[in-house]
Amino acid sequence: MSLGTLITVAPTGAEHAKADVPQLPVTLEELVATAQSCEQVGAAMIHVHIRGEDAKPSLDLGRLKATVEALRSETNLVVQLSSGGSVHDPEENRLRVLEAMPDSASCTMGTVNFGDDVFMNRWEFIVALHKGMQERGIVPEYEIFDIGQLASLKRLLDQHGLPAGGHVHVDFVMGVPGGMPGDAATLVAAVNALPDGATFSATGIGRTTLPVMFTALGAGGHLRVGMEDTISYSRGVPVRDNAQLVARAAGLAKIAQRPALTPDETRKLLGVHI
Ligand code: KMH
Ligand code: ZN
Repeated sequence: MSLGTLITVAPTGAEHAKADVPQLPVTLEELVATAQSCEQVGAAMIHVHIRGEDAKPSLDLGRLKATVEALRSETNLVVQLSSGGSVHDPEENRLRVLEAMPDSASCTMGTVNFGDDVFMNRWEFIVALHKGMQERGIVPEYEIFDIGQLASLKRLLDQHGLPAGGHVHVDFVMGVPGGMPGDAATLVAAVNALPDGATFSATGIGRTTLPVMFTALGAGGHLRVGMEDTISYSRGVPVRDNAQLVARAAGLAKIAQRPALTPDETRKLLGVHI
């Protein structure tokens, strides 16, 4: 396990509306500026959901390609595109995300209730994503919303082999209504069920942000933060911007004597080609 801490920023997501959260980055200019400010304070990877002209979630391939290109030229961050999209996106559009050729893409390991919605991830679709990434040399991050999904990950690796880069990295997304709770006991149980040799990061939605962050640091894991997951800095206090969340995570990682990894150290950890 690496000594340093990989900090991923997930700045936008597909759930919050710009009208409700004006500081949410939704245009390419806002996203690039966010990425730069987050890199400056310790982020090494960015988990990207893009928006359309109307600020609504989009999986438009042209926009995705332009986003990957802009983030590559304006930052040194590892660029991860979401293949999860929004709960309303069809599988074919989610699979097409890989054609934008990011460094990394998310791959959610099972269907989960998602608030009042259902985040659908059929087995065949998961296999198609995993293979699509193997073929293109894109490094997956396996998103785990519930502990049983780790059994599916082991089945996937047994049946279809290691991912591009040869290393297995998991992100625990905790505290989604319908998924696993965001608390210390659940995170420790999930870590104990990881495939051998896998690394993990963790993020807690909303008020589970801090308990998950502290536990992940203590358990040797990495951190994901950002306005995709929380729009409150503390009770009743809105997040000012994504860099504020990254700076807090980097500060805690430093106190834990596991300072933030650079993007290049992260490429080495995850097996992303330089
Ligand atoms: N927006 C969620 C329905 C991912 O990015 O891969 C799915 C999600 C996971 O955010
Ligand atoms: Zn996401």
